[in-house]
Amino acid sequence: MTSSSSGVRYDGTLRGDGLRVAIACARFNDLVTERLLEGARDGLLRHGVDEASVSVIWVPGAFELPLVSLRAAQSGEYDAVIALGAVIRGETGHYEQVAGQCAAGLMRAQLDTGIPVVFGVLATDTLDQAMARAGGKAGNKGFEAALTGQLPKPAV
Ligand code: INI
Repeated sequence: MTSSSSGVRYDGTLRGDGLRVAIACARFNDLVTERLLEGARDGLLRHGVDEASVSVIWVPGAFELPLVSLRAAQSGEYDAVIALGAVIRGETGHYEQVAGQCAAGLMRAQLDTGIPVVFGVLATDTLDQAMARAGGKAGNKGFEAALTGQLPKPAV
């Protein structure tokens, strides 16, 4: 927190020292999600999170991410949860339901628990687009998810 003549500013930090993090990762499209996981680990360790403080929880697909993320957030064992998945339109007729329910469930998990649940789920039209965002030319969404950082806690 910093104070100035224009008021009080709350900001997050990218310091990961001492943080305990759960990563929930979907197996579906694991060619993509393994890379997201690699990126997320890299992002956490580069910002001071201890490797021993990172737990990885595998689930079948993106649809299962909310429940496991909620359980991890409720456990009291973690300061934050990162959910990683890849929903690819070309591979399913129920893309909207899987991607939409996943996003809604992850939001609910963080609002119900007060523990940040980071949305590291790709939703793309093609596998190529997903690969580009999983360490290819468009960066790595897993790394970005790890850099969401510690959210500010404004005084109430
Ligand atoms: N799960 C994904 O993570 N990505 C997808 O693209 C996908 N498609 O294409 O269907 C997908 N489906 C599985 C779903 O997440 C559940 O695991 C399954 O429906 C069982 O509940």
